[in-house]
Amino acid sequence: MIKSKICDILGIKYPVFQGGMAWIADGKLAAAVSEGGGLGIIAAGNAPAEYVREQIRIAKSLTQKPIGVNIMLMSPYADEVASVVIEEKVDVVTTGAGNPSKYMKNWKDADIKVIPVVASVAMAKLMQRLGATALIAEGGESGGHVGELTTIVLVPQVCDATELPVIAAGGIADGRGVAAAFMLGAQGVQLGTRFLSAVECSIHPVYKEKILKANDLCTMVTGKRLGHPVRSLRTIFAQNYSKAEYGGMPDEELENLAVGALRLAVVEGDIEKGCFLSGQIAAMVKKEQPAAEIVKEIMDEAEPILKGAISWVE
Ligand code: TUI
Repeated sequence: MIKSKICDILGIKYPVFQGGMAWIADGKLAAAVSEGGGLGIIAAGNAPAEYVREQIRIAKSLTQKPIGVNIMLMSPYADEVASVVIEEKVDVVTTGAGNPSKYMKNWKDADIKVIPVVASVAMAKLMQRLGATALIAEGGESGGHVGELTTIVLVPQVCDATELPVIAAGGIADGRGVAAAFMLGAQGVQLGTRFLSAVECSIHPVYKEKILKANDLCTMVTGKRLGHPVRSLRTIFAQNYSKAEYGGMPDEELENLAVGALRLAVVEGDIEKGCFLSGQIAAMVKKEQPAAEIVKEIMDEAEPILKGAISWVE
């Protein structure tokens, strides 16, 4: 069995995190992943702090195992959510889409393990200095808000730049991806898109169907012009947004085009107005299955690959 430092640090069986996907990763999904031996993570996204508190309590009613909360730093409620995770005594906080420096001391004082997503070496070094427990190095193959670098380029550089355990994210959906991440120096992996097919993932059936039918070229990045590039499925909405973005639509109108789009995808399955966040690896998500089965399956697949690495080298 593959055990890494991060398993001991967090008290989990498998070094597998479920990504904190806004509107998607609720208490029920997170609890299912944690029960399966990984780390389930509730996404705060742009939700009010009381919603996050409720989801933490739901997760804790379903599992005794460690649970994480992902704080999306561009959220208008980020300050309040940053306090709720302390009040509710969550085990792990991950952060995304920004710099969490101003919250680090309070979280550490509350004994919360802080694992920021970093998309650059500079941010990785800063987070180590401020006392991060580990780092998630997320490449631009991922869904949602994306950085510049790919996973294969970012992970080894972050591993070299700090002494912290690194969790690789972006483009990983099966045991081969897990093995590759370990070969790059990672101590764990974070998967988002693969968990969209989990039985416990309550997205609209249209969303699940679109992921299960996706092909290799099914995602695109929009939002570069406003400085917040986001990867999603190449739907009517994404193509219209892209046309507006490059067709010279004024900034404010462009911003309004995206308002509510995540909810429309996740809750309504609306392919004309909804933004279906997805990583590039969607084509390799092949069937619906329980979250716990996903966690075990990818680690069982990775083990012989790593043991035999690389058998044909003399
Ligand atoms: O955050 C994510 N993925 C997300 S957030 C999100 S909600 C959203 N909605 C509309 C527009 C933008 C976002 C959907 N998906 N992943 C983690 C991640 N963090 N990827 C990249 C980064 C990142 C980028 C820059 C982390 C730190 C960073 O630092 C910049 C700085 O402030 O110096």
